[in-house]
Order: sequence, then structure tokens, then C-alpha cells
Amino acid sequence: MAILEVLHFPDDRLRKKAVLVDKIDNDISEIAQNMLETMYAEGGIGLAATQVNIQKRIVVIDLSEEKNEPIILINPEITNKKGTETMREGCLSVPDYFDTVERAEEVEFNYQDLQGKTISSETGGLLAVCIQHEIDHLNGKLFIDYLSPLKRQRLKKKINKQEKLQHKIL
Ligand code: K1U
Ligand code: ZN
Repeated sequence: MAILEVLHFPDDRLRKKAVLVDKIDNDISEIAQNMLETMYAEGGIGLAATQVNIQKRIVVIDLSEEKNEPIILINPEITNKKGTETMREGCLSVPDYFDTVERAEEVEFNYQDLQGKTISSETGGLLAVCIQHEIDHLNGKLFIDYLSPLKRQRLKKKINKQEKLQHKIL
């Protein structure tokens, strides 16, 4: 197993659209295990393959306290959305920044498991928000894209400052 490098905004590779997984084999299983290890190491509750520069439609999630209930979603897609809610979100690709985003309250979704079985399910709460956040990553979209232009401008300034500071230190 391996811990992978997580790309950080404004890296252009975060904007690539991931492609469907056509064959679920040992390579895909290994990618998913490495993604889980990376997500646990980074203290996240979800991770999309795009964030580790793998342009395949793979998502891992674990909302459990003990970090022992991993969910692996291959080719996930949302088939129906109901209601709206706002929740405070973070992102491993936008470190140290949290903000509220409005999303669907409940989602119906399909995915394939590591055995290639297609599963249909529905959920709400944090899992629904996390699935929407991760599928956005697979489509090259970040949660900060939902912010107002003013908030995005402030965030970009903060990141530019941090980059300059790091440049001075290195
Ligand atoms: O995709 C990612 O960048 C992972 C992201 C998932 C996510 C968090 C919150 C709302 C929607 C999606 C994170 O895990 S960021 C870290 C974080 O917010 C968190 C970490 C531990 C417990 C609770 C939240
Ligand atoms: Zn994210």
C-alpha cells in the first residue's frame, strides 16, 4: 500500500474530468486501497481519484469514528436529488479553508463495487454531501467554485500570500 500525493488548488490537474472505469481488476482495487490509506493519513472523510492525479471515476469515503467502515464507489452517479441544505465543507485539496455550501439534502445514486456489482442506494446528511463533493471532483469541480466571487477572490489572495511565503522559506 502507498500514501499518494494530494494535489492542491490551484493545480490545473484538479480540473480534469475523470473517465469511466471499464474493467474492475486488481489495479483498480490497488488504487482504491491506496486512496483509502491516503485519505486516512490526511484526516479526510472522502477522497476522489482526481485529487491524487488519477483520472478514473473512483471515490472512497469513511464517515465512521473508528475509520473502519470504508466505502469504495466505482463509477458513481447521482440519479436523483431532493431538497436543499447548507453544510460546512472542507477539502483536502484546499487545506485550512472551510465554508458553507448549498447542496441537495438527499440523493439517489448508483455505483459499482470492487466485484463489479452495480448497486443503487439513497442517502442524506453528511454522506449525501460527501458523495456530491466527491463526484464534483471527478468532474473537475471544487467546492470553492460555489462561493461568491468576493469570497473566492479573498481565498485566492490568501493562497497567493502563502505561496510567496513558502517561496521565501525554500
Ligand atoms: O474530498 C475531499 O477533499 C475530502 C473532504 C470531504 C468532505 C468534507 C466535508 C464535507 C464534504 C466533503 C474532507 O474530508 S476535508 C476534511 C474534513 O472536512 C473533515 C475531516 C474529518 C472529519 C470531518 C471533516
Ligand atoms: Zn475535496
